[in-house]
Amino acid sequence: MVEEELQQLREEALKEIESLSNLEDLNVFRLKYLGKKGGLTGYLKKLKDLPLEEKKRIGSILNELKDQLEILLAEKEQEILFKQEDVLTGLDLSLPGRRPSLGGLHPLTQIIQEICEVFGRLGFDVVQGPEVETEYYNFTALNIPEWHPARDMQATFYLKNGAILRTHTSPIQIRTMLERKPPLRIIAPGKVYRCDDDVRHSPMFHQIEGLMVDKEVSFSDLKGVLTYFAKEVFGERTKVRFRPSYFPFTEPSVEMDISCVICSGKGCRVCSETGWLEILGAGMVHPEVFRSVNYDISLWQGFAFGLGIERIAMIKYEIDDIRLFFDNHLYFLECFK
Ligand code: FA5
Repeated sequence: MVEEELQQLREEALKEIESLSNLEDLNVFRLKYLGKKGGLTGYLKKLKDLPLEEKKRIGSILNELKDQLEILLAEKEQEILFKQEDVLTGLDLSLPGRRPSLGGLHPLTQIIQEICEVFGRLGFDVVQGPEVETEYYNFTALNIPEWHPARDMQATFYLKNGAILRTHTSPIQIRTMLERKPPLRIIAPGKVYRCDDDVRHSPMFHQIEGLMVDKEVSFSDLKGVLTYFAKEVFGERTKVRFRPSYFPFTEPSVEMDISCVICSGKGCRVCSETGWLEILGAGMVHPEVFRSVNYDISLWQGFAFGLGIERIAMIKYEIDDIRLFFDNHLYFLECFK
Protein backbone atom coordinates (compact mmCIF):
# COMPACT_ATOMS: atom_id res chain seq x y z
CA MET A 1 0.00 0.00 0.00
CA VAL A 2 2.66 2.49 1.09
CA GLU A 3 4.88 1.17 -1.68
CA GLU A 4 2.22 1.96 -4.27
CA GLU A 5 1.83 5.49 -2.90
CA LEU A 6 5.56 5.97 -3.03
CA GLN A 7 5.72 4.67 -6.58
CA GLN A 8 3.04 7.19 -7.60
CA LEU A 9 4.91 9.95 -5.76
CA ARG A 10 8.09 9.05 -7.62
CA GLU A 11 6.37 9.17 -10.99
CA GLU A 12 4.79 12.53 -10.29
CA ALA A 13 8.04 13.97 -8.97
CA LEU A 14 10.03 12.82 -11.98
CA LYS A 15 7.52 14.28 -14.40
CA GLU A 16 7.49 17.57 -12.51
CA ILE A 17 11.26 17.84 -12.28
CA GLU A 18 11.50 17.36 -16.02
CA SER A 19 9.28 20.40 -16.63
CA LEU A 20 11.13 22.80 -14.28
CA SER A 21 12.56 25.81 -16.13
CA ASN A 22 13.60 28.37 -13.50
CA LEU A 23 15.13 28.57 -10.04
CA GLU A 24 11.93 29.71 -8.31
CA ASP A 25 9.98 26.65 -9.49
CA LEU A 26 12.92 24.51 -8.54
CA ASN A 27 12.78 25.79 -4.95
CA VAL A 28 9.03 25.27 -4.78
CA PHE A 29 9.57 21.69 -5.94
CA ARG A 30 12.33 21.15 -3.36
CA LEU A 31 10.05 22.35 -0.54
CA LYS A 32 7.14 20.32 -1.86
CA TYR A 33 9.00 17.03 -1.77
CA LEU A 34 12.06 17.41 0.42
CA GLY A 35 11.23 20.36 2.72
CA LYS A 36 10.32 19.97 6.42
CA LYS A 37 6.67 19.68 5.51
CA GLY A 38 7.34 18.02 2.17
CA GLY A 39 5.84 14.80 0.84
CA LEU A 40 8.84 12.60 1.44
CA THR A 41 9.55 14.01 4.89
CA GLY A 42 5.98 13.19 5.89
CA TYR A 43 6.56 9.54 5.07
CA LEU A 44 9.90 9.56 6.86
CA LYS A 45 8.19 10.87 10.01
CA LYS A 46 5.59 8.13 9.83
CA LEU A 47 8.26 5.42 9.69
CA LYS A 48 8.66 5.24 13.46
CA ASP A 49 5.11 3.92 13.85
CA LEU A 50 5.66 0.96 11.54
CA PRO A 51 6.70 -2.56 12.56
CA LEU A 52 10.45 -3.19 12.30
CA GLU A 53 10.45 -5.23 9.06
CA GLU A 54 8.24 -2.74 7.24
CA LYS A 55 10.27 0.17 8.66
CA LYS A 56 13.38 -1.28 7.08
CA ARG A 57 11.79 -1.90 3.70
CA ILE A 58 9.93 1.40 3.40
CA GLY A 59 12.91 3.27 4.89
CA SER A 60 15.22 2.02 2.18
CA ILE A 61 12.71 2.94 -0.58
CA LEU A 62 12.35 6.42 0.90
CA ASN A 63 16.11 6.98 1.17
CA GLU A 64 16.69 5.81 -2.38
CA LEU A 65 13.91 8.11 -3.67
CA LYS A 66 15.31 11.05 -1.67
CA ASP A 67 18.81 10.49 -3.12
CA GLN A 68 17.42 10.21 -6.64
CA LEU A 69 15.45 13.46 -6.32
CA GLU A 70 18.45 15.31 -4.88
CA ILE A 71 20.70 14.23 -7.73
CA LEU A 72 18.11 15.15 -10.37
CA LEU A 73 17.52 18.51 -8.67
CA ALA A 74 21.25 19.33 -8.66
CA GLU A 75 21.49 18.47 -12.38
CA LYS A 76 18.43 20.55 -13.18
CA GLU A 77 19.86 23.48 -11.22
CA GLN A 78 23.10 23.34 -13.27
CA GLU A 79 21.12 23.20 -16.50
CA ILE A 80 19.06 26.26 -15.53
CA LEU A 81 22.16 28.18 -14.44
CA PHE A 82 23.98 27.42 -17.71
CA LYS A 83 21.01 28.59 -19.73
CA GLN A 84 20.85 31.82 -17.71
CA GLU A 85 24.56 32.40 -18.36
CA ASP A 86 24.06 31.83 -22.08
CA VAL A 87 21.36 34.49 -22.16
CA LEU A 88 23.44 36.97 -20.12
CA THR A 89 26.70 36.58 -22.05
CA GLY A 90 25.35 35.61 -25.44
CA LEU A 91 27.41 32.40 -25.19
CA ASP A 92 26.16 29.07 -26.36
CA LEU A 93 28.02 26.65 -24.13
CA SER A 94 26.79 23.68 -26.09
CA LEU A 95 28.74 24.75 -29.20
CA PRO A 96 32.00 22.85 -29.87
CA GLY A 97 35.09 24.93 -28.88
CA ARG A 98 36.99 26.98 -31.46
CA ARG A 99 40.40 25.55 -32.22
CA PRO A 100 43.28 28.07 -32.15
CA SER A 101 44.47 28.49 -35.73
CA LEU A 102 47.99 27.10 -36.08
CA GLY A 103 50.65 28.77 -38.21
CA GLY A 104 52.87 26.90 -40.63
CA LEU A 105 56.28 27.32 -42.20
CA HIS A 106 56.50 29.78 -45.10
CA PRO A 107 56.74 27.89 -48.44
CA LEU A 108 60.21 29.35 -49.06
CA THR A 109 61.39 28.16 -45.64
CA GLN A 110 60.00 24.71 -46.44
CA ILE A 111 61.95 24.57 -49.72
CA ILE A 112 65.14 25.80 -48.04
CA GLN A 113 64.79 23.11 -45.37
CA GLU A 114 64.09 20.43 -47.96
CA ILE A 115 67.12 21.40 -50.08
CA CYS A 116 69.36 21.58 -47.00
CA GLU A 117 68.22 18.06 -46.06
CA VAL A 118 68.95 16.70 -49.55
CA PHE A 119 72.50 18.10 -49.51
CA GLY A 120 72.88 17.13 -45.85
CA ARG A 121 72.50 13.50 -46.95
CA LEU A 122 75.51 14.04 -49.25
CA GLY A 123 77.64 15.40 -46.39
CA PHE A 124 77.20 19.14 -47.02
CA ASP A 125 77.22 21.43 -43.90
CA VAL A 126 74.94 24.46 -43.72
CA VAL A 127 76.79 27.79 -43.24
CA GLN A 128 75.74 31.43 -43.26
CA GLY A 129 77.19 34.83 -44.08
CA PRO A 130 76.28 38.52 -43.67
CA GLU A 131 73.69 40.24 -45.89
CA VAL A 132 75.59 43.56 -45.76
CA GLU A 133 78.80 42.85 -47.61
CA THR A 134 81.89 44.54 -48.92
CA GLU A 135 82.56 44.77 -52.64
CA TYR A 136 85.66 42.70 -51.99
CA TYR A 137 83.78 39.54 -50.89
CA ASN A 138 80.81 40.08 -53.22
CA PHE A 139 82.89 40.79 -56.35
CA THR A 140 86.67 41.18 -56.20
CA ALA A 141 87.55 37.90 -54.44
CA LEU A 142 85.19 36.13 -56.86
CA ASN A 143 87.30 37.21 -59.81
CA ILE A 144 85.17 40.24 -60.66
CA PRO A 145 87.56 43.23 -60.44
CA GLU A 146 86.20 46.80 -60.33
CA TRP A 147 86.59 47.43 -64.05
CA HIS A 148 84.98 44.10 -65.01
CA PRO A 149 81.73 44.37 -66.99
CA ALA A 150 80.39 41.34 -65.02
CA ARG A 151 79.67 43.72 -62.11
CA ASP A 152 76.79 45.06 -64.18
CA MET A 153 75.24 41.58 -64.44
CA GLN A 154 73.80 42.02 -60.95
CA ALA A 155 72.22 45.44 -60.32
CA THR A 156 73.65 46.31 -56.91
CA PHE A 157 72.20 48.26 -53.96
CA TYR A 158 74.98 50.47 -52.59
CA LEU A 159 74.90 51.56 -48.94
CA LYS A 160 76.82 54.38 -47.24
CA ASN A 161 80.53 53.91 -46.38
CA GLY A 162 81.19 51.62 -49.33
CA ALA A 163 79.13 48.65 -48.09
CA ILE A 164 76.63 46.88 -50.35
CA LEU A 165 73.74 44.47 -49.95
CA ARG A 166 75.04 41.14 -51.23
CA THR A 167 73.78 40.42 -54.73
CA HIS A 168 74.28 36.65 -54.42
CA THR A 169 75.30 34.06 -51.83
CA SER A 170 78.67 33.46 -53.55
CA PRO A 171 80.62 35.70 -51.08
CA ILE A 172 79.91 32.97 -48.50
CA GLN A 173 82.20 30.70 -50.57
CA ILE A 174 85.06 33.14 -49.93
CA ARG A 175 84.30 33.64 -46.23
CA THR A 176 84.07 29.87 -45.63
CA MET A 177 87.27 29.06 -47.52
CA LEU A 178 89.13 31.73 -45.53
CA GLU A 179 87.84 30.21 -42.28
CA ARG A 180 88.18 26.51 -43.05
CA LYS A 181 90.85 24.30 -44.54
CA PRO A 182 89.94 21.99 -47.45
CA PRO A 183 88.41 19.48 -48.04
CA LEU A 184 84.97 20.95 -47.52
CA ARG A 185 81.35 20.63 -48.61
CA ILE A 186 78.99 23.44 -47.70
CA ILE A 187 75.67 24.88 -48.68
CA ALA A 188 74.67 28.40 -47.72
CA PRO A 189 71.05 29.60 -47.88
CA GLY A 190 70.24 33.28 -47.46
CA LYS A 191 68.60 36.50 -48.60
CA VAL A 192 70.15 38.46 -51.47
CA TYR A 193 69.27 41.82 -53.02
CA ARG A 194 69.18 43.22 -56.54
CA CYS A 195 67.62 46.28 -58.09
CA ASP A 196 65.06 44.15 -59.99
CA ASP A 197 61.27 44.10 -59.80
CA ASP A 198 58.72 42.27 -61.96
CA VAL A 199 56.58 39.11 -61.86
CA ARG A 200 59.67 36.88 -61.96
CA HIS A 201 62.18 39.14 -60.17
CA SER A 202 62.08 40.58 -56.65
CA PRO A 203 64.46 43.16 -55.09
CA MET A 204 64.94 40.73 -52.19
CA PHE A 205 65.03 37.02 -52.90
CA HIS A 206 66.73 33.87 -51.64
CA GLN A 207 69.57 31.81 -53.01
CA ILE A 208 71.35 28.66 -51.91
CA GLU A 209 75.05 28.47 -52.62
CA GLY A 210 76.88 25.17 -52.79
CA LEU A 211 80.61 24.48 -52.73
CA MET A 212 82.62 21.29 -52.69
CA VAL A 213 86.43 21.31 -52.55
CA ASP A 214 88.57 18.20 -52.46
CA LYS A 215 91.65 16.69 -54.06
CA GLU A 216 89.87 14.95 -56.89
CA VAL A 217 86.65 16.72 -57.71
CA SER A 218 85.65 16.65 -61.32
CA PHE A 219 82.87 17.93 -63.51
CA SER A 220 81.24 14.47 -63.22
CA ASP A 221 80.92 15.01 -59.46
CA LEU A 222 79.15 18.30 -60.16
CA LYS A 223 76.77 16.57 -62.56
CA GLY A 224 76.17 13.64 -60.21
CA VAL A 225 75.43 15.79 -57.14
CA LEU A 226 73.15 18.21 -59.00
CA THR A 227 71.27 15.44 -60.81
CA TYR A 228 70.64 13.71 -57.46
CA PHE A 229 69.39 17.02 -56.03
CA ALA A 230 67.01 17.61 -58.98
CA LYS A 231 65.51 14.12 -58.76
CA GLU A 232 65.06 14.36 -54.98
CA VAL A 233 63.30 17.73 -55.15
CA PHE A 234 61.33 17.44 -58.40
CA GLY A 235 60.80 13.67 -58.62
CA GLU A 236 62.67 10.59 -59.80
CA ARG A 237 61.54 10.97 -63.45
CA THR A 238 63.01 14.47 -63.79
CA LYS A 239 65.57 14.79 -66.59
CA VAL A 240 68.42 17.30 -66.44
CA ARG A 241 70.62 18.97 -69.01
CA PHE A 242 73.67 21.20 -68.70
CA ARG A 243 74.22 24.17 -71.03
CA PRO A 244 77.47 26.13 -71.32
CA SER A 245 77.29 29.51 -69.58
CA TYR A 246 79.49 32.19 -68.09
CA PHE A 247 80.24 33.15 -64.49
CA PRO A 248 83.52 34.93 -63.63
CA PHE A 249 84.08 32.68 -60.58
CA THR A 250 83.72 29.30 -62.33
CA GLU A 251 85.41 27.80 -65.37
CA PRO A 252 83.91 26.00 -67.18
CA SER A 253 80.47 27.33 -66.23
CA VAL A 254 77.08 25.81 -66.91
CA GLU A 255 73.40 26.36 -66.34
CA MET A 256 71.32 23.36 -65.38
CA ASP A 257 67.80 22.86 -66.76
CA ILE A 258 65.24 20.31 -65.62
CA SER A 259 62.52 18.79 -67.79
CA CYS A 260 59.41 20.91 -67.39
CA VAL A 261 57.43 19.70 -64.36
CA ILE A 262 54.16 20.81 -65.95
CA CYS A 263 54.35 19.17 -69.40
CA SER A 264 57.11 16.59 -68.65
CA GLY A 265 59.18 17.98 -71.50
CA LYS A 266 56.51 18.10 -74.22
CA GLY A 267 56.43 21.92 -74.35
CA CYS A 268 53.93 24.28 -72.71
CA ARG A 269 53.36 27.94 -71.74
CA VAL A 270 55.39 27.62 -68.51
CA CYS A 271 58.54 26.38 -70.30
CA SER A 272 57.93 28.65 -73.33
CA GLU A 273 57.37 25.51 -75.45
CA THR A 274 60.99 24.36 -74.90
CA GLY A 275 60.23 21.48 -72.48
CA TRP A 276 63.01 22.73 -70.15
CA LEU A 277 63.24 25.04 -67.12
CA GLU A 278 66.48 26.64 -65.99
CA ILE A 279 67.07 26.18 -62.26
CA LEU A 280 70.67 26.97 -61.39
CA GLY A 281 74.11 28.21 -62.35
CA ALA A 282 77.22 26.16 -61.60
CA GLY A 283 80.78 25.39 -62.60
CA MET A 284 84.27 24.33 -61.54
CA VAL A 285 85.80 26.82 -59.09
CA HIS A 286 87.99 29.31 -61.01
CA PRO A 287 91.71 29.17 -60.07
CA GLU A 288 91.61 32.94 -59.36
CA VAL A 289 89.03 32.28 -56.63
CA PHE A 290 91.27 29.63 -55.03
CA ARG A 291 94.18 32.08 -55.21
CA SER A 292 92.21 34.78 -53.39
CA VAL A 293 91.70 32.40 -50.40
CA ASN A 294 95.23 30.94 -50.57
CA TYR A 295 94.18 27.41 -51.54
CA ASP A 296 96.93 25.60 -53.45
CA ILE A 297 95.55 25.18 -56.98
CA SER A 298 97.91 22.33 -57.71
CA LEU A 299 96.30 20.34 -54.86
CA TRP A 300 92.64 21.37 -54.69
CA GLN A 301 89.74 21.32 -57.09
CA GLY A 302 86.12 22.13 -56.58
CA PHE A 303 82.72 22.88 -57.97
CA ALA A 304 80.20 25.51 -56.94
CA PHE A 305 76.57 26.22 -57.73
CA GLY A 306 73.94 28.79 -56.92
CA LEU A 307 70.19 28.52 -57.20
CA GLY A 308 67.28 30.88 -56.74
CA ILE A 309 64.81 29.54 -54.15
CA GLU A 310 61.82 31.53 -55.41
CA ARG A 311 62.39 30.11 -58.89
CA ILE A 312 62.43 26.56 -57.53
CA ALA A 313 59.28 27.26 -55.45
CA MET A 314 57.50 28.83 -58.46
CA ILE A 315 58.23 25.75 -60.55
CA LYS A 316 57.37 23.27 -57.79
CA TYR A 317 54.09 24.94 -56.82
CA GLU A 318 53.19 26.34 -60.29
CA ILE A 319 53.12 29.95 -59.13
CA ASP A 320 53.44 32.61 -61.79
CA ASP A 321 53.98 35.77 -59.71
CA ILE A 322 56.98 35.97 -57.35
CA ARG A 323 55.33 38.75 -55.30
CA LEU A 324 52.84 36.25 -53.82
CA PHE A 325 55.66 34.95 -51.60
CA PHE A 326 56.07 38.34 -49.95
CA ASP A 327 52.50 39.73 -49.77
CA ASN A 328 51.76 37.41 -46.82
CA HIS A 329 48.11 36.86 -47.69
CA LEU A 330 46.79 34.21 -45.31
CA TYR A 331 44.78 32.38 -47.98
CA PHE A 332 48.01 31.94 -49.99
CA LEU A 333 50.16 30.87 -47.04
CA GLU A 334 47.53 28.45 -45.72
CA CYS A 335 47.83 26.40 -48.94
CA PHE A 336 51.31 25.29 -47.79
CA LYS A 337 50.52 24.21 -44.22
C1 FA5 B 1 74.34 33.93 -59.50
O1 FA5 B 1 73.86 34.64 -58.64
C2 FA5 B 1 75.57 33.09 -59.21
N1 FA5 B 1 76.15 33.51 -57.98
C3 FA5 B 1 75.20 31.62 -59.19
C4 FA5 B 1 76.41 30.72 -59.19
C5 FA5 B 1 76.97 30.33 -57.99
C6 FA5 B 1 76.97 30.28 -60.40
C7 FA5 B 1 78.10 29.51 -57.99
C8 FA5 B 1 78.12 29.50 -60.41
C9 FA5 B 1 78.64 29.08 -59.19
P1 FA5 B 1 72.51 34.42 -61.28
O2 FA5 B 1 72.70 35.86 -61.33
O3 FA5 B 1 72.17 33.72 -62.55
O4 FA5 B 1 73.76 33.65 -60.69
O5 FA5 B 1 71.38 34.10 -60.21
C10 FA5 B 1 71.07 32.77 -59.80
C11 FA5 B 1 69.55 32.57 -59.72
O6 FA5 B 1 68.97 33.55 -58.87
C12 FA5 B 1 68.83 32.76 -61.04
O7 FA5 B 1 68.85 31.55 -61.77
C13 FA5 B 1 67.43 33.10 -60.61
O8 FA5 B 1 66.73 31.90 -60.31
C14 FA5 B 1 67.65 33.81 -59.32
N2 FA5 B 1 67.43 35.25 -59.45
C15 FA5 B 1 68.26 36.19 -59.99
N3 FA5 B 1 67.73 37.43 -59.88
C16 FA5 B 1 66.55 37.27 -59.23
C17 FA5 B 1 65.54 38.18 -58.76
N4 FA5 B 1 65.64 39.50 -58.89
N5 FA5 B 1 64.45 37.64 -58.14
C18 FA5 B 1 64.35 36.31 -57.95
N6 FA5 B 1 65.26 35.41 -58.33
C19 FA5 B 1 66.35 35.87 -58.96
